[in-house]
Amino acid sequence: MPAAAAIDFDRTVALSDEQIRFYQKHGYIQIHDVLTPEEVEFTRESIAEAIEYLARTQQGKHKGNPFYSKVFHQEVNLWRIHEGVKRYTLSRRIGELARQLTGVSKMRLWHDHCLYKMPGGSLASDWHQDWPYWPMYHTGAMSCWMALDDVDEVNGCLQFVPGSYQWGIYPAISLGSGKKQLEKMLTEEETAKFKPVTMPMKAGSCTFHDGLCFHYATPNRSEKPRRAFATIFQPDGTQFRKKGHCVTDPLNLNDGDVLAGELFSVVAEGAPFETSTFHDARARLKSEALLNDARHARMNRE
Ligand SMILES: O=C(O)CCC(=O)C(=O)O
Repeated sequence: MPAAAAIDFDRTVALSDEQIRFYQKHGYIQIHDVLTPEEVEFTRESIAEAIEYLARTQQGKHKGNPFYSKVFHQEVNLWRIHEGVKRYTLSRRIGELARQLTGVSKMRLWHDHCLYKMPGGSLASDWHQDWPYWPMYHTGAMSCWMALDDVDEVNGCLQFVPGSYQWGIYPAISLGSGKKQLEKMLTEEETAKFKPVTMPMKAGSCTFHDGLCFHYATPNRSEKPRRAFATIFQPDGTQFRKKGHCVTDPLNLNDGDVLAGELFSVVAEGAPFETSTFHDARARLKSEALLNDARHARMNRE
């Protein structure tokens, strides 16, 4: 592993106004060469040690769900158990990119997770939005998906539907159900505007996507693991929407509490931008409830 002292994740990377406008219009962006090869190696090896620790102490997630593990090997909040992962997850480099793209003055961590798509019977990460899984009343939370291997359509790179983050809040689909729930849920009109773009990239490059942007990854048809690490951020002020989630379940939060404190550490602070993707979604949730009942029924029909 490269010497820890040689790694400086706090060095920031400049973003242009055009990149910020692109993200806020389309709900995703790809940024190349955010990590150096040494930083990729440091992050990969730190994660490997964290995963090995979880396996050794039998704390790994999804042990009982073989179907889900065909989508990916996922472990949440590795920064809590490994100093090297913590340096990456709380880094100013990634946090400041997230803050600027979102347009807010203060960005906090929501959680990190490794998303390792293993070879051998791998399944696609079906089309979904992330936000419906998250216990939040506000939009703006978003993921940085860092490639730790070169990725393409053979081993499972991401795809996004530009602009889809402005289409509405859809029901959460069950990842790994293999039932193509989203395809069943969409109307003909929605299907016609569903035009994905594919994001092949080198290790050390990444994408950012808003929690409401539809995304997907092909199965890993290569012979090696496809290693990616996602850090998810939420604008300061995001309020808790009471529902089950592995990060908040142990916390005993009340509906409407602000997601703050050390678990949701501040990763970047600065001047706010003219526009941001941070909005209270309570009114949208209410007005879309009936629509979503209908979508849900379509999604679950055989
Ligand atoms: O890594 C994948 O295959 C899917 C990733 C994903 O759904 C996400 O980062 O939100």
